[in-house]
Amino acid sequence: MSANSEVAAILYEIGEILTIKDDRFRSRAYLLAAQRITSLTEDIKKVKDRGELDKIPGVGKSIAATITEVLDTGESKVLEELRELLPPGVRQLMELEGVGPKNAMRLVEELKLSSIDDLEKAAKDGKVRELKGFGEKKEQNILQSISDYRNRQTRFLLGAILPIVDDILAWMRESPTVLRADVAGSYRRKRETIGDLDLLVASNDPDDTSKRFVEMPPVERVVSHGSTKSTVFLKGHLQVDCRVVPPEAYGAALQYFTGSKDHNVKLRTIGVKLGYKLNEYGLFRREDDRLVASETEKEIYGALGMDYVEPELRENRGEIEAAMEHKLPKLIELSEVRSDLHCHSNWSEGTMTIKQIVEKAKGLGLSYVAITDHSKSLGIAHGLDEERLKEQGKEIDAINDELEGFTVIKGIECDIKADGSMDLTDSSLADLDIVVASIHSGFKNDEETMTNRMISAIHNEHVHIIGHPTGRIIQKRKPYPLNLDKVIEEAASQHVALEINAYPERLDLDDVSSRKTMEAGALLSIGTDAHALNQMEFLPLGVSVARRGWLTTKDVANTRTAKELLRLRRG
Ligand code: DGT
Ligand code: CA
Ligand code: CA
Ligand code: ZN
Repeated sequence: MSANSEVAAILYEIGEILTIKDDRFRSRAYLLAAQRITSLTEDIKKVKDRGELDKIPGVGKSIAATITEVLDTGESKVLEELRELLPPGVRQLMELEGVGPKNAMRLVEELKLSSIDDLEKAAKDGKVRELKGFGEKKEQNILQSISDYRNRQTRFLLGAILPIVDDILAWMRESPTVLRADVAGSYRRKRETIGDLDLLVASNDPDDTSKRFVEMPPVERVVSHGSTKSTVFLKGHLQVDCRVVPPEAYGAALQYFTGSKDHNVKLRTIGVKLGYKLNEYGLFRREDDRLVASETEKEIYGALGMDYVEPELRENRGEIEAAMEHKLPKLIELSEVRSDLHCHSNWSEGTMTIKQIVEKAKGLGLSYVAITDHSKSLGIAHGLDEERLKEQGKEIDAINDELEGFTVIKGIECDIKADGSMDLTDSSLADLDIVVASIHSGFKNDEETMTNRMISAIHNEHVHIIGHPTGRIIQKRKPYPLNLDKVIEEAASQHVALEINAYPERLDLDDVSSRKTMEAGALLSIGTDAHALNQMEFLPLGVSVARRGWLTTKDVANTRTAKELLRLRRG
């Protein structure tokens, strides 16, 4: 955890506990300060070294003292004392989404419980609904939050897993006994979260290969070690299963362990109808056990009368039928993506200059990039007003003058205000090449309000893209209430694209909604929402969502040239 998030977490907890104690004024001060520090782009230690903590808006003398204490000692006396005052269990309950400090306190006191396990039992026994102001619906929500909480403990974000997988594969492939290595399972299908990793290795010397696996540097604990099957835990409790198979059965094993389970079950049923048996060793004729195919996945699908199915599609969502009818889509490829359409520079809360963004984008093989900083109502993020936006435009013009074969396009991530109007004047938006419109507040509004708000934005003639359309944060925040079908319909009719935000915690839209959008005839766009240079590397995550959403080249705005893109809005 960075120093900033460590400090913010402590201030946040103090603020929450103060709410319980009905110390509203101090509580709000701490919560606000926590928020400010979360969105601070500078390292808080540097601010402290300059003696300027109390210059951060919302940070007064006493909060500044708390921050100093946390930075110096790693803890806060105020927090320790406050924690002492809480009955056991309250803090744990506050970990649940939708359970604030006050409700946590009430549940603990009125139901005499002291843990999430207790609460689950009480909810299942129908005791929560009997509390004043709770009811059946809240009880259900609590059970859902408990299940989300448990999930959160055991699943990992795809974005966090990618670099680990690269290291594992590099380590394994260095060994001369390793002929092939892949991570199968949900990782290969590029699900947004990953339960565990399923490493598959082809080798002629299983003992040596398995030994190399359990000796991997990041291994923390070896759970089992056999010559063909081993399991380890890495740091952070990530489980990795390894299976070693002979090279001639690699395709069959890869197919089997890639899953999904539902896809495989369906595939086996089809095999049975054709007189075959399918397992991790191969596809066999039922009558005499003769091997039909096992070396490559393609041969296996082929023998079953199907086209090859890309791993991202293997979720039993119609891909098997499509493969039999030779109607699978030709999925978009990363190499076809020409641009990143959502990037924050240091003009707002990003850390990179526009020139740095350009260099990075070139390095990633892109041919243009959209600079989309925040607009003015996001004060914490130093959002741009009309004046600064114009200045930024001049800088971009100057940069473009010097560039050859690469273009920076002028954009904004314009806030959609509570009434659905845009945060910047129409004439200011009209000067831009691309306008991403996003909602950043009012998540507690009802569905109709939020839907209408978004639809107003879609109907603004200057808007090209709706940014992170549902607002969800994976495992942390549910989508805001929204009639997405209606939004998709309006986006299609107005030629406005919906974003696939590639930020690992967002991936918003998700795979299923992206597919719905495409099927409704609306366009999608991919943006990393990068605030720092390495975050521009999230682009492949966005492409993975697109592929899981059955999208092809023509469905994604980023595959157009900059020139084509600028003509998108009016059909
Ligand atoms: P995860 O790890 O929860 O993110 O999801 P997966 O899909 O990686 O699931 P996992 O690790 O339990 O198993 C990996 C793959 O192995 C799974 O996608 C399909 C295959 N597999 C595992 N066990 C079975 C089974 O009992 N039957 C079938 N048909 N396939 C299985
Ligand atoms: Ca797995
Ligand atoms: Ca597994
Ligand atoms: Zn945003």
